[in-house]
Amino acid sequence: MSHAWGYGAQDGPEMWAESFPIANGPRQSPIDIVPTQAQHDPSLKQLKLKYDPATAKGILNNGHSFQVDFTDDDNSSTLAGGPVTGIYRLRQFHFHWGSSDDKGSEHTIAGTKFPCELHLVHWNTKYPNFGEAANKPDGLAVVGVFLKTGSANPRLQKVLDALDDIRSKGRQTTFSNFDPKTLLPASLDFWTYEGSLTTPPLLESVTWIVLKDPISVSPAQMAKFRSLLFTSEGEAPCCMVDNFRPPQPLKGRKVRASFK
Ligand code: 1SD
Ligand code: ZN
Repeated sequence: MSHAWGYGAQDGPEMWAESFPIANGPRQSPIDIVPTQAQHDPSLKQLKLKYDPATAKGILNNGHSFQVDFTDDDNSSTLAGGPVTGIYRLRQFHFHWGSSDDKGSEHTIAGTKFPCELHLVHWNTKYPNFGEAANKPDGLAVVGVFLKTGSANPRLQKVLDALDDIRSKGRQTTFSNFDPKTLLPASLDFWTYEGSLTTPPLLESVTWIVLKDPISVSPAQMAKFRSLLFTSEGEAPCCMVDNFRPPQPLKGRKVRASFK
């Protein structure tokens, strides 16, 4: 495989190990979370998410997903508590989704797939910056939220309206005054385990915090995700869909639940 990775037959998840051998490592993500196999851990703290809408700065089509980027030069937008020690700063959020509603999430729940999964990426402020944190075992904390189809989600609309301006790979625009907390479900009950980035370089640096409850998204809103392109302007257009990695072997890891 060339260094350029993707989600196709020739450059997709089955090929990543050729360039990124950690793909077969001991703590890869995502995983299938089997609720009956998870252990309730009463010592897990309440998750503390404090986000300042003023830290939202831009939105980018990176050719694998789109991401909303945040200013992370101070502790204005942070995650603490839950399974982690110390303070983690919000760097960006992005989504993974399917070509149809029967697939798209990265994590699965006892084999159940959701049409989409939101990831909020945070880095540990014991390190000087995101880049330094990204290859440390306790460097990153990613909150995963499932999306299930149902009623339209008005809190997603500002993000989805921005997609018209970043249809192709490499396009970006400003995106300001947005509180990602508005995207979360009412309950912050979660499962947690030690894992990795789900995209190359697949670094084993992520404490995953996967929320139990999904948020809603309408079929029309899902269509908007699928209108994005993997490709740059001037290339034959290829719809950005099925940009998820399937579940990886648990290899003896324990999944803990914050709830009974
Ligand atoms: O897929 C994202 C990738 O785009 C990048 O954000 C990376 C962090 O540098 O995280 C992965 S993921 O593991 O959050 N899916
Ligand atoms: Zn992700």
